[in-house]
Amino acid sequence: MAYEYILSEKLETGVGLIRFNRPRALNALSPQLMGELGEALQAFDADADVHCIVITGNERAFAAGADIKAMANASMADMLTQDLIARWETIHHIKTPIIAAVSGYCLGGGCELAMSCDMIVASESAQFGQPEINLGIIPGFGGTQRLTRTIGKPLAMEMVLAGRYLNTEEALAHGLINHVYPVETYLEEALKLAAKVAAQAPLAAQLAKEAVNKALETSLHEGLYFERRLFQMLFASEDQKEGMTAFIEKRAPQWKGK
Ligand code: DAK
Repeated sequence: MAYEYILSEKLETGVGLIRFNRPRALNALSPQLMGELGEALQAFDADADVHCIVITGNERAFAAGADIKAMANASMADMLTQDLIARWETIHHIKTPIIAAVSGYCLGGGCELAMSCDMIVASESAQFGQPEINLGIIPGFGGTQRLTRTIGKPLAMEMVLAGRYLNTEEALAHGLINHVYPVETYLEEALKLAAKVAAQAPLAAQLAKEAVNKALETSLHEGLYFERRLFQMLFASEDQKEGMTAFIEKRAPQWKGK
């Protein structure tokens, strides 16, 4: 499918690759771009050959935020009634694991989108920030919530109140990102990690993602109960039988996604 602001490609490794393609606007996340991203994500999620998704930008910018020019004249009523939020929310309904491959600016909605992915692989030039305060607003897609749960209150406060950026060393130290690589190789490394995820039993990967995400939203007691139920459910899958039989027979498993 042809899009205007993203490029979408299915790789032989079972990875779906989505690249933002608005370089002149530092990949500002306009409503159209977010609509296209949502469609591409849903298409990959429904594709039986895709088992991990990578979202990336370019070397200079993952994304410098939501499109300020598209928002500048919006009223409160516009913000409440437009379907903008649904376009952004799509990513939270995707069952397939998603990796953000981030280089350069990862700001505002860009940072929030990256945090909505399941892992973040960064290039050495990546900079993470929630500078909405400089525009007279606050983050609106998780920048006060996901960020605080991940890096803790003191640093989240400084980012949200003072517009402080984090470099990759800080982001790594505070658990915001998984890995840092040189600019030349970060995407390749993100795709390698994605291929590793894509090679796992698909149902187990899907439920693992669901269970880990649940940990951020529930009590330990409820979370452990939820995890146990998913664990038990997997014993109804053909892939559980295959995985354990393959281990015993000392061979590689052949997953069916059933
Ligand atoms: N929106 C629109 N255009 C942008 C942009 C953005 N966020 N960021 C950069 N651009 C455009 C610039 O306007 C410029 O375009 P021209 O003037 O050439 O036409 C071009 O990209 C290059 O930018 P600069 O000339 O500014 O480049 P510099 O290297 O000098 O500076 C910069 C790079 C990243 C430091 C600077 O561009 C910058 O500060 N950008 C804005 C960063 C920012 O404030 N981001 C937060 C935006 S607010 C929600 C969902 C999402 C959100 C909220 C709610 N719901 C679903 C409820 C998110 C909100 C936000 O992200």
